[in-house]
Amino acid sequence: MRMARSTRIALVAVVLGIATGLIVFVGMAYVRTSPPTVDFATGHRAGQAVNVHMQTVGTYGKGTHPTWVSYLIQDPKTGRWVHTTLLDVPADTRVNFTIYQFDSGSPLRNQQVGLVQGTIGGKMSVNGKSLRLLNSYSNAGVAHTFSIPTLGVNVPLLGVSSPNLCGVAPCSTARWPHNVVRFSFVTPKAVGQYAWQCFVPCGAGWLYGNGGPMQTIGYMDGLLKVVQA
Ligand SMILES: [Cu+2]
Repeated sequence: MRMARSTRIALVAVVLGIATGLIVFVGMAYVRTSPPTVDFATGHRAGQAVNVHMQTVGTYGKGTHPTWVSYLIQDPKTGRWVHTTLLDVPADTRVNFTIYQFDSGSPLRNQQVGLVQGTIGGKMSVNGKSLRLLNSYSNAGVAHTFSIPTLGVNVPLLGVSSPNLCGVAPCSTARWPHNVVRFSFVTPKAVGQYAWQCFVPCGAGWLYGNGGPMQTIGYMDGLLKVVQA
């Protein structure tokens, strides 16, 4: 039996349509692969400070890149640690950061990032002690930085000296040696996405330590998404 010409054309059109749809779907799924955003903005009341808790780990310990260094952010509603570096914060609001730093450190190549900048009072607190800079040649060096170049924010994170380091995130403060780093700044009035990153070349095994996790959102690069709450 021969199909009518119009039936054949319709059939080919349907098959082509399905194929195109599949290609677009797979392509979009690939492009869309992005870590989740932790929300610190919804329900925010004007004038109220926001508290953000993060941790830095020497190896994430699982998933696609178990050996990579990483940041994590704690969801303020569930208390769960989320593997991401994306966060929504309200505009023109004081944000109090607490970073639990679980990784080892080393002397800095660029001493400039040992200086605390752009925080309230130009200070940070490290295990309760107020500091304006870290001399990375003393103590355990600097493990990572939390830096937002467009806002002039830079905070060096003191390394852990113990050889017994947490290797699988999220790391428990009750179980593993760490340093507690606290600092605050006021988010800009202008809503938008402010890129932040670590400036210690901590991508071990990559050219000059600047590849891999150093170039990947969800590990050592992130976006501070300032929104109108
Ligand atoms: Cu780093």
